[in-house]
Amino acid sequence: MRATTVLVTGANGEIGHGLLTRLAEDGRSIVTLDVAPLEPALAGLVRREFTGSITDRALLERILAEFEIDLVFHLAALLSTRAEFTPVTAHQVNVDGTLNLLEFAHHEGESHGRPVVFLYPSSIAAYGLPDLETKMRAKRVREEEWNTPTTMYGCNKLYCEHLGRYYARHYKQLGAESPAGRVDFRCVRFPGLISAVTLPSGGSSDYAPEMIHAAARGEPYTCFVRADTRIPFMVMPDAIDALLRLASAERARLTRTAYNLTAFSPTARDICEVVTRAFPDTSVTWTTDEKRQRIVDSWPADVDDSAARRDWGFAPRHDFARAFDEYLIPAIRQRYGR
Ligand code: AKB
Repeated sequence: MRATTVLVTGANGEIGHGLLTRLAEDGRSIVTLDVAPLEPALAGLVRREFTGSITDRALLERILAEFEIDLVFHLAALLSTRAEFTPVTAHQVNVDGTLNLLEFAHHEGESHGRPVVFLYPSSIAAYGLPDLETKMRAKRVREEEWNTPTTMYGCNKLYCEHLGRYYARHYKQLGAESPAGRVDFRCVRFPGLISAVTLPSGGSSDYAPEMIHAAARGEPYTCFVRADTRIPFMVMPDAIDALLRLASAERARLTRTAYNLTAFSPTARDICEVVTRAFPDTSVTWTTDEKRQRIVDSWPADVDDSAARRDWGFAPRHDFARAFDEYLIPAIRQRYGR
């Protein structure tokens, strides 16, 4: 019998970096798919690396034929700012690509006789609040509230949550097919993510990691949102923990397919202040990019993650103070030698 394998798409991205390391530490056999070749440090962790697109069905079929996949982390996506510039490409990658992967998981489950667990990172972009006043009044937004995204990326994420729910139920509803063909779809709505190791690209929450990394490198930074902008964030180690914890959660305990997650909700000014304390020569100027500001203003200031805490024990280790004191500042200092 072939050893079961984990498939990670978008493995070269920010979440992929941390996830591959953790999966390799756990001794998992890993296959990756990314449009770019894996960085050498990551390539050594995986059993096989495929370079190509999730929109390439022939490539997915090759993976299907060669490996017995029991777990998929589908991380590949075009983020919110980038997707606004190339909405049709974003739809192809974010939606058509996800549909291909769900079909892949369905066939894999059917051929091996048990459902594939499919982890999907959705986003706070799935929300769309109409104006700042509503955002401030909304407080901790629950999963089913304000599901009216304003961006292509947000529409893609919300729709793919529904596609996942469909694949999780469809074959059961038809009654005729084996339950193995159902996809065990599990999804988190990530807030903005901050890593000490990598920088994101093409997102609208990028101002937080960009500001921190620029300060650590001793470079000036022009922040593209107002200082009073507030959205939820968490640090990358907690995001990876959450994905792994949800992947191994007992199916019977899961009461929904999409779960909110958060750890802290600072303003951009709060981030600037804590960064300036750590790196006193920090220089931040504020020049609002109206398009990106509108996107971030449509996202909630805070979300209610009580379902994730209750159902599968989500418990981020880093609040705002610990995120900076125990993770970001020490790790970034080490990274840039300051
Ligand atoms: C983005 O800014 O597009 C992402 C996200 C919040 O999903 N970081």
